[in-house]
Amino acid sequence: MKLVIATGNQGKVREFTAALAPLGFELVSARDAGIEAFPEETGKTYEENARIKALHVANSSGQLSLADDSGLEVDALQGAPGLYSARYGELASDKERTLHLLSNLTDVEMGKRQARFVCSLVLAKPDSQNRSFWGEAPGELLMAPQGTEGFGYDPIFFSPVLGKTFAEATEAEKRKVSHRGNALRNLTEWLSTAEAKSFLHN
Ligand code: ITT
Repeated sequence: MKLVIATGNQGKVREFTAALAPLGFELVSARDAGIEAFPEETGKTYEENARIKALHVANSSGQLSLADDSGLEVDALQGAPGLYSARYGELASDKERTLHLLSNLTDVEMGKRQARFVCSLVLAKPDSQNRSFWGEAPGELLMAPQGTEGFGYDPIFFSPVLGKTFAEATEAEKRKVSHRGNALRNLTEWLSTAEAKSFLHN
């Protein structure tokens, strides 16, 4: 079954491909499905934003679609950048946003730099039926970037379970503990239910 990945973020695409291809889906990028532009993310929650993206792609392509809205919530910044992680500081690159975040945390010592990644996935059909799945990952922000794998804020996100940053982990290691990995596991579990079979085939 074809599944259009409703994201322009290549880091997400790589993680989805590794997790979903073994389940038998034929993954198609939004661009290959003929979709160049995405609607504005006007939702008040991650789930609302993921639904906006998934419905847009499912409705425009006529195919099953999966979207992800995710973010990094920092306790010392009262949950910022959160829903606005992709636009933080109105900066254009992952690296600039990461350095901007570090610059807002210079006075916050190790031990007080708790954060969590969160992820909402929405699976949508062209008839607009959809289901959402949630995942989180706890961590602590380092004082400087470490590692070159992954994307986004990965180089400063230290996972206590892995004992290293997400950017020092392999993709498989990150997926075992990450917000997206946890949301994908919830999706995978649901896919084996009778409800999912009826969702996918009716
Ligand atoms: P799409 O909307 O096209 O999917 P995006 O990058 O704009 O791509 P979001 O709106 O969901 O995605 O923004 C999430 C931001 O949070 C993203 O740009 C990253 O900077 C960060 N982020 C999310 N998941 C991450 C991860 O696994 N590792 C590092 N940073 C992550």
